[in-house]
Amino acid sequence: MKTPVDRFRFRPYQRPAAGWGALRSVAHAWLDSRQPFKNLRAMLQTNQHGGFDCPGCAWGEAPQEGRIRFCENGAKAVNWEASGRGVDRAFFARHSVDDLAAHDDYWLEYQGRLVEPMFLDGTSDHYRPISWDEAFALIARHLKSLDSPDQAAFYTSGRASNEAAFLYQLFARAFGTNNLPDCSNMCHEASGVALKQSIGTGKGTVTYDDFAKAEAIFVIGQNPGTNHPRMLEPLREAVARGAQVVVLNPLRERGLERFQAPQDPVQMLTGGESPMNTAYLRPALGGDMAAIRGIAKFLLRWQAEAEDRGREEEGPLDRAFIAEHCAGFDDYRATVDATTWAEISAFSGLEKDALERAAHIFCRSNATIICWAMGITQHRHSVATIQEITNLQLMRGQIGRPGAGLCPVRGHSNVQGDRTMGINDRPPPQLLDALESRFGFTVPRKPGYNVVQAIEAMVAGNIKVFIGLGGNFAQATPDSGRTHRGLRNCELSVQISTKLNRSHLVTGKKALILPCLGRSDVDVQSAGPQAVTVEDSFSMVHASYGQLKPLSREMRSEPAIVAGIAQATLGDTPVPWCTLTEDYRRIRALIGDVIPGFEHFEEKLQQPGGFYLQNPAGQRRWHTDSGKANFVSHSLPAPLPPEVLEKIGRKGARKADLVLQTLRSHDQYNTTVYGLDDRYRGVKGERHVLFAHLEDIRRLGFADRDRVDIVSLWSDEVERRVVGFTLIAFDIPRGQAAAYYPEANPLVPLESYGVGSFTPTSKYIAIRLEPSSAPQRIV
Ligand SMILES: Nc1nc2c(c(=O)[nH]1)N[C@H]1C(S)=C(S)[C@@H](COP(=O)(O)OP(=O)(O)OC[C@H]3O[C@@H](n4cnc5c(=O)[nH]c(N)nc54)[C@H](O)[C@@H]3O)O[C@H]1N2
Ligand SMILES: Nc1nc2c(c(=O)[nH]1)N[C@H]1C(S)=C(S)[C@@H](COP(=O)(O)OP(=O)(O)OC[C@H]3O[C@@H](n4cnc5c(=O)[nH]c(N)nc54)[C@H](O)[C@@H]3O)O[C@H]1N2
Ligand SMILES: [Mo]
Repeated sequence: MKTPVDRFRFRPYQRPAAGWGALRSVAHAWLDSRQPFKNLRAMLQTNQHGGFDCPGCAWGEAPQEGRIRFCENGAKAVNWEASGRGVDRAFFARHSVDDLAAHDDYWLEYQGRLVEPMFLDGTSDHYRPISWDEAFALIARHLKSLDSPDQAAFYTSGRASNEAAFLYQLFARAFGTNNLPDCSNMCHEASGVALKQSIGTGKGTVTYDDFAKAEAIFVIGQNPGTNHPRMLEPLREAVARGAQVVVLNPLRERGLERFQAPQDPVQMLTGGESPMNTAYLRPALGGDMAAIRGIAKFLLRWQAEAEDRGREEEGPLDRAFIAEHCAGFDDYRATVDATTWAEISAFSGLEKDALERAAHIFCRSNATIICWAMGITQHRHSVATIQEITNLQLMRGQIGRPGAGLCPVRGHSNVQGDRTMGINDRPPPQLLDALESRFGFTVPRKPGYNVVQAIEAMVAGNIKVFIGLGGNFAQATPDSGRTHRGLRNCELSVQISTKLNRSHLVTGKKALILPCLGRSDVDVQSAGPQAVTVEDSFSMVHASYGQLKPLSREMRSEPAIVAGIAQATLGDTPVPWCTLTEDYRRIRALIGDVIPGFEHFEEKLQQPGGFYLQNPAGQRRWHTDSGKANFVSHSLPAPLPPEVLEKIGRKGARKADLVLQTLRSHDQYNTTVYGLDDRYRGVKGERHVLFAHLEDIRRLGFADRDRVDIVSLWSDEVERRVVGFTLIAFDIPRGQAAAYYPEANPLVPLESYGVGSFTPTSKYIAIRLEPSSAPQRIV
């Protein structure tokens, strides 16, 4: 038996990202799958034409073929899914729910694939087997006994295929509700909300090819070395051909500093490495909007100087583009003028000359891409920040031309496709109209619950049935204490899952586990092996064919499970559900009837690499209220709501010690924990760590490696606390701290969400530290 202190090691990692470290890690994941020979084939089929789409992230692939098109973390995702271990009835007979709940997330998923439907009947503490038909009938009974369809919530995680997602939303709406919360609510929701208002489409405007044409790429609030490793190659190429790569990130993320390409034998054998950026700015948490505002201020100043010289055309602004395509520029210019440098420095945490350098780079580039991810979206003012990014691009006409545009880098491999298919708690009227006219039923028009509202409704007892199409609702959501209470209030919770997780243990009074096929599994229906389709971050839609024989015959595909539930609940209305899933081409025909861009779906899928869903903004067509691309003006907002600032600022009140962001380690996929190491940050064997600056640690009366409890501050009286975290003195800006998600999720108050997006503010939590109350854990 070792104590955590024995397991835990911290030593800054000296090597470049990827390289041999990545190869070793792939080999470990592969051998640990218990079926290495089978999985080698699977790995080689990852992202290939005729193969399957990597179940990892939503980054796209170059159109041309390559032998190896997976990264270290894609290999982990595939091997984790394609595990030879199974969780069966004997396992559940051995372990009660309480017993399982005592294990950590790593252990739970490590037990292997769920292989048969299981039922927790509310009288026993053990799951027991149940037949598929009985499970479907039970769900139907519960759904039909509700007072209102709005007492059910249908959650989706972004791995679900287009086919599964389309059927699922059709079912929810035919049942009578828009309660379709999804993981996107916690992820890129703000990008969709902001971009829709600014440029009329909620998706990114660039394609994969644009990266090779860009003269500058800004990477803001994103850690691609871990979360989108296939992005490192285009970034490396960009730097190598003399383009600028500007990073905004408070942490020095190794993948954005140095990279050793595993597919470059010379670099691998000579220990070579490539630089990954040409400028690295380390802002305050939530400070990016002010940083962009600072860059915008330089642009306006240089433009004014050029105009004073009578040489308007030498200024950085694209006057013709603004005149022809944009609305709201004068207001925006006034807003920028009214923002002082003192405000910009205070909010951004950056020096004026660092912003001036970034502004110079921005102005010299005639083709600029701006990428962003969770460091931008998980803030209170994320919508405003993304609109500020858009404003900046509009000033130089950097949307709708080669090598330029906006690039929200999506998370889950099909999260973008799920939205396209109608997984949306606030569905656009066009979608509802199309469903209504195609299927001939009255669709619900009332907006549904998003994730935060669904939790509030559960806590209030207003949701009785919760169904999760994938994901881990109990663990991925904020304010775990309250969320868990909410889940327990439900009469029935149903999880359609590949692997055991916390959401199977924090349940409604009754609970079902419905084991499904994953992306790598062959999916055979009566018409033969089936393909499903997905959409990547660049709006490319392509087919995915599972490759591996499923571990058990009792698993069903996601479309088949959704159809089974729908058939039991609604019979053959409005569609013969179970007939549709005999051959997924039938589902795709319906998608083609309803969703714009999917006409002739089947034919278009035959193209290698799939087909591109047009992006109107990318072609300078603006589907906004004004018919133009809108400059949207916001004054710089405070990162916390006034009532919280007031409470923290009150006399005698304990002030915040630090501001916390929650992030991903290199060894996890969201709540799926592959291992306890975070290679690039130098952490081994422990996830309950808190990164902070040594001087902050000392200022607060602690020493490096002390164990602390973390308490978050909010305007209510709820105590939110996590215990037993080891402090690590780290290269992080003063005043900031970082801890891993989901361990830190109990600290995120449910009411702390983005204005207009409802996204929990997982990257900005005011905290204070206390000496640890936790006994030394024995592991
Ligand atoms: N291997 C792996 N791949 C994944 C995932 C995974 O868990 N594992 N998750 C998938 C999903 S669903 C998603 S959404 C994406 C997530 O991809 P990322 O957004 O890269 O994920 P995070 O770990 O949350 O990293 C956030 C980054 O933003 C920085 N940051 C935090 N706050 C701020 C801020 O205020 N300003 C700036 N400029 N930077 C900030 C952090 O230092 C960190 O580098 O990855 C997807 N891909
Ligand atoms: N504090 C904090 N909280 C966060 C975040 C953060 O940065 N900080 N990030 C947020 C983000 S960006 C996201 S996207 C959410 C993620 O939230 P979710 O998408 O709900 O969570 P995951 O951890 O991705 O879900 C993992 C589970 O999905 C199931 N699964 C895996 N593959 C499949 C499949 O193919 N089909 C089905 N049906 N099930 C499958 C497995 O059972 C696995 O246990 O979390 C959010 N929560
Ligand atoms: Mo995400």
